[in-house]
Amino acid sequence: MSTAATARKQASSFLKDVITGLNASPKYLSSKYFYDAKGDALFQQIMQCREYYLTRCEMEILSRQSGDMAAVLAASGGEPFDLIELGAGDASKSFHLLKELLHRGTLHRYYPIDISANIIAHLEHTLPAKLPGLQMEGLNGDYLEMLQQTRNYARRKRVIMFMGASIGNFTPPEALQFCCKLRQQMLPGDMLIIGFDLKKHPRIILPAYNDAQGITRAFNLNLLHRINRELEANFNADNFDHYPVYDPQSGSCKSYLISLTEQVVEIGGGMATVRFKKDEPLYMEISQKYTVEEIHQMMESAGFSPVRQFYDSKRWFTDTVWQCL
Ligand code: AVI
Repeated sequence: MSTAATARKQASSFLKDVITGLNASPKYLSSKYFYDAKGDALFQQIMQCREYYLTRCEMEILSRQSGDMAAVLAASGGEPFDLIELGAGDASKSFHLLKELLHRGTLHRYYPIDISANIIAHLEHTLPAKLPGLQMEGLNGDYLEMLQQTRNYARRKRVIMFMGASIGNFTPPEALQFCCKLRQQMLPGDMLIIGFDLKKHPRIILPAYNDAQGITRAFNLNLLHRINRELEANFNADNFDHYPVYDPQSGSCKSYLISLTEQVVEIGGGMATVRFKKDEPLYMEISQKYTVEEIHQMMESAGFSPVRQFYDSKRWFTDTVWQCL
């Protein structure tokens, strides 16, 4: 599909999803729409935030243990494999693993997949210079659709990466369903690396989604600004408050925007009118946390066999390696 056709398709799904979510009871918006150019920039700032420990923990794992991870991936032997990264972002974490794999001669080609065309263009422009010898092809679009597309390429062993605790942005049933869909696209011998944020003291988790500088607040409110800009809407972001909650039993950290007043918002230049009551919550995002046992249960139900788990020194985060038998 051409870039213009992809952009048109994305804009019409955006409008449809926003209207569906705002007409639902209770109201919701999908966090996958957080990432426009401004949202990408705010997320970069979140990752640098003192309270947001996830990126630092995973960076520690990859910067210190990529050699071991590369050895584990190569252990099943055979030809060099393709590495496919879902939601590659700036690839700053996978960079360490790519370096190790190139050094060992076990990487055939790297396929970063991202929903942001800007990110893919940037990676294609910058990564080969930083990693001499790297063969790569960036893919812009939906993870599962793009993964399906790579199935038409010459068949080699494939290692799929899904890092950064992005799996946490699905509810546990959705996460299981997503892993089952991944499994359906994989063949015996293929491997999967997934990063999970682990359950820990609520006083560590909650501030990660409510930083003192208000960056996460701006990140959530930015979706209202994006809807105004791209979908001819008239949200007043000052009329909403960012409110994250963490439930230590279920491990779900959920972010809401609370309507501070009774208000009416128009979307799509009058195509839809949405009424908010005072104090009504608008559900924005889940960031699910897991125990190691819960991770095993889910991954094994999806048809994967455990290979190895890598932890940071505080054991707050884990990158887990799985194989299809
Ligand atoms: C991308 N994802 C794993 C982040 C998370 O931790 O759920 C998104 C995020 N939302 C608020 N802060 C970070």
